[in-house]
Amino acid sequence: MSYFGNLDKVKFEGKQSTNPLAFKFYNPDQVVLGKTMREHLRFAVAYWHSFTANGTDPFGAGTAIRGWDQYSGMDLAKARVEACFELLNILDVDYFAFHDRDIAPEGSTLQETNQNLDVIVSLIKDNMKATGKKLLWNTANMFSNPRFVHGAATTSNADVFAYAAAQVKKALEHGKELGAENYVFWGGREGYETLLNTDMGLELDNLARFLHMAVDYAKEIGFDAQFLIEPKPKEPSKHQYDFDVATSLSFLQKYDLMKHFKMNVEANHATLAGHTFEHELHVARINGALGSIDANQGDYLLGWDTDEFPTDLYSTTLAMYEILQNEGGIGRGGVNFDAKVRRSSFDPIDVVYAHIAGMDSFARGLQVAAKLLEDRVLTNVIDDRYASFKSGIGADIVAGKANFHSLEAYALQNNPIVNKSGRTELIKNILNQYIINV
Ligand code: XLS
Ligand code: NI
Ligand code: NI
Repeated sequence: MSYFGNLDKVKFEGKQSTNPLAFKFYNPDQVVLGKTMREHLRFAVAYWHSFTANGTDPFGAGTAIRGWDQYSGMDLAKARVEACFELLNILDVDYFAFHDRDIAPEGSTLQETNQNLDVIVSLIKDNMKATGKKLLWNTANMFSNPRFVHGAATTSNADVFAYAAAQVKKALEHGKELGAENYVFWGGREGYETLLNTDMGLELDNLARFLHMAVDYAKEIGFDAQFLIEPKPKEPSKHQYDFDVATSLSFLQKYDLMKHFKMNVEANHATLAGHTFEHELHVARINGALGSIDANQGDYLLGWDTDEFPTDLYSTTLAMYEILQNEGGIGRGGVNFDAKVRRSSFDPIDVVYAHIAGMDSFARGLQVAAKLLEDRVLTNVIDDRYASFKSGIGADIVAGKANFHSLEAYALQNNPIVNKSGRTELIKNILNQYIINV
């Protein structure tokens, strides 16, 4: 059974190609700065958007036409696994990612739910063995079921905290079973609605307790995935505790968790927090915490997580510029398309076109970012801009040799102060030239 119309594997044809089912920029074997594109980008398909969701929005039912719609229950879950591996093969994508509840239906008890999961995990494992595809990360969905109405690790109900722990315990076991390279914690409902009924101090302490228990359990079972926090400022909670990268880092530092976690930075979450994607990647990178990315984009006219496939070359270029400067690049992480086709793109082939668009956009971003680095375009700008810290009083400041006495003495005789232009518009025009010409 084919869910995507027996398509051939999508191949690289180059930027002149008019074949909608070919890559224009993504050439998996092309070497850029010493690594192939495949190694740099480590693309992943997000199970929930491409196989579980159906185009439902708050105003209407699903629109997606999918070959697996004819099934229900465990048959549906099995059909989705088949569809997933078919798409990975068509796109020549090596990785996928899922929430526990994406892959198998909940039963009426936790035992039954876990049994359903075990069956599907073993089916996934067989498919991974047969195809060589890999799990970038898994995670636990602790936001859809009504039991999480007050949160999971930050709930006001200790029984729910225990349930969430049991759920993550199982997810860690499945991660190990499938050789997941990362494990993600996105705080779905880990936030609050109103301070009038919230003990924020207790909720944050409990979240830290929960994460420490997860670290301990992973160690106990020998699951050595990189743990990732995925910040998001709001939605579904009005205020989410992992607001942005900086907030999440200070939380990890306060609770002595820094050494166990990195960040999974999502583009649309960055913009919801009032930051650019590259800002969030940069903050993670300079703190040694850039782990992986959820590749998508928001809509500047809308205030929610629209999870569009990434096609904005400025954003993909500047994102890849950060990733290339990260030690080891994306490392064990990857470029996970946490993105969905628009509700009006309801055909199965739209899912293929969407991934091709996202992969080409990141491949192009990689090429441009590599050239910017090679030519030291922004590196030179920044070196020059901060040159005053390389010698004289600036070098003393950086070396820790200055104090308020020496600085006052310097300032009293240094008249007038001369500033240099930041040249923002000139730099942006050079960036445009690179995006167009590389
Ligand atoms: C939701 C998040 C979610 C995480 C995984 O906005 O992006 O999909 O990536 O739980
Ligand atoms: Ni995400
Ligand atoms: Ni998101």
